[in-house]
Amino acid sequence: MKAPVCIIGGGPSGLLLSQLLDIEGIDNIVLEKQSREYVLGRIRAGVLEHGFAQLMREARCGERMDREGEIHEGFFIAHDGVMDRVDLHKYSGGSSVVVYGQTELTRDLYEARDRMNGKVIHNAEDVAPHDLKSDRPYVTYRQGGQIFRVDCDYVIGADGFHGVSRKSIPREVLQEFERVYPFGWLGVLSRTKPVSPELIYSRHERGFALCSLRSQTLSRYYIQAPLEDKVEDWSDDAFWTELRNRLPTDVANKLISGPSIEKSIAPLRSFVAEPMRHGRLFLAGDAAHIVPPTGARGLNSAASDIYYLYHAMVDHYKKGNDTGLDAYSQRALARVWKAQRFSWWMTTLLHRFPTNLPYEDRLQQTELQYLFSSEKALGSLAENYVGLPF
Ligand code: FAS
Ligand code: PHB
Repeated sequence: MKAPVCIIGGGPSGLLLSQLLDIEGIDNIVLEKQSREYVLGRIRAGVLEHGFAQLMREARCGERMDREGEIHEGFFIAHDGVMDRVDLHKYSGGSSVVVYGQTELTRDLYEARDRMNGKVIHNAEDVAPHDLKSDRPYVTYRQGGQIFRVDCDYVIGADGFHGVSRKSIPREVLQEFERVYPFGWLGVLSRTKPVSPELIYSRHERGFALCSLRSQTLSRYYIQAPLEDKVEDWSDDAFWTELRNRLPTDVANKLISGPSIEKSIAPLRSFVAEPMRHGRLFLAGDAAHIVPPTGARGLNSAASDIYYLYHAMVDHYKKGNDTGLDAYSQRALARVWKAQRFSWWMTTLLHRFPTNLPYEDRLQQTELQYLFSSEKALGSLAENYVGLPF
């Protein structure tokens, strides 16, 4: 098989790039190790930056998002017995975010690929990139007991944190930066009316909590949980009780609980791999970087990678201009690190760190008091939350 671009990974990063390239007539193939059902079974991100939403529209995948997604112009931070609102619209100069689940976004991307007869190979096992430093790289994979080979010009590693692409970069070339947090997030999805029309991030002495949503009938809640906890340690009742304990009384009293339709614990880490290019291999999305979800930057950090790669590939194939490809790693990392900073700041601000000194707890409280006393501080939070420019 031949394709100018071979994309490893059929998650949102890989599918969005595949769709954008196809629209520009740049042939590509996506190799995904799981089934489509498995990929669509994941419950992950819920908040889309302005830029991501724009890219989805440019990829002709934005109709359902615009119809069913919710525009949010602010969110709340509950702390020290008060609920302060961050007016994103006011402090970002008129921007907002779209609340629309990653699962639905990925479904829209798959359906768009189907409409264009895009080549997405599922259940591709033992995917392996080869000859990345040559001008004739190729990727092999196994399916149904047969080995297949894709000869290409470029390989895109969009295979997430546990994928094969980043590991294909020699140890002596790759630099990894990581911070693992001493807690995780226990998340529940429930078919209940959300407790609040806007998200509520709660800093509480018992630990962090977040009230989010997917629609007016589908709620998404999280509580900070010890790393050693297992999801089976948490009954639904125990979850709802602890969530209520971490919310302001008036919010807790109107919380509608119900059976969890999904419940999972995710560890929190900050991670960046540099460089994001090695020869003909380009890393994008979680394959290159991970953030704690507190700042809702995870999926959104992938958006700028895809935007830069898409334009670089178009310039290469249509104008013979490789400036974008050559600048990709440096350009992508510049924005990735800003998302890292914001995610680290939100996480440090709102979580209960078991090793925190009383002094550090006071600093958290002071940071929040300063935030809500300063329009400039709110402006900084807002511009990061709606998404810095690509
Ligand atoms: P993905 O991991 O989504 O996709 C990579 C794809 O590559 C997968 O389908 C995988 O099966 C495939 N793959 C892996 N290895 C392969 C191989 N060797 N060969 C072929 N295919 C391979 N972000 C937020 O903004 N908010 C959140 O609340 C949030 N919650 C999250 C919860 C969890 C449990 C996780 C893991 C992540 C969460 N994220 C969140 C971040 C998440 O949304 C990612 O940023 C997003 O999935 C990134 O998309 P991709 O880069 O496409 O990577
Ligand atoms: C979610 O709805 O899953 C969500 C929203 C905001 C975050 C993290 C997760 O910061």
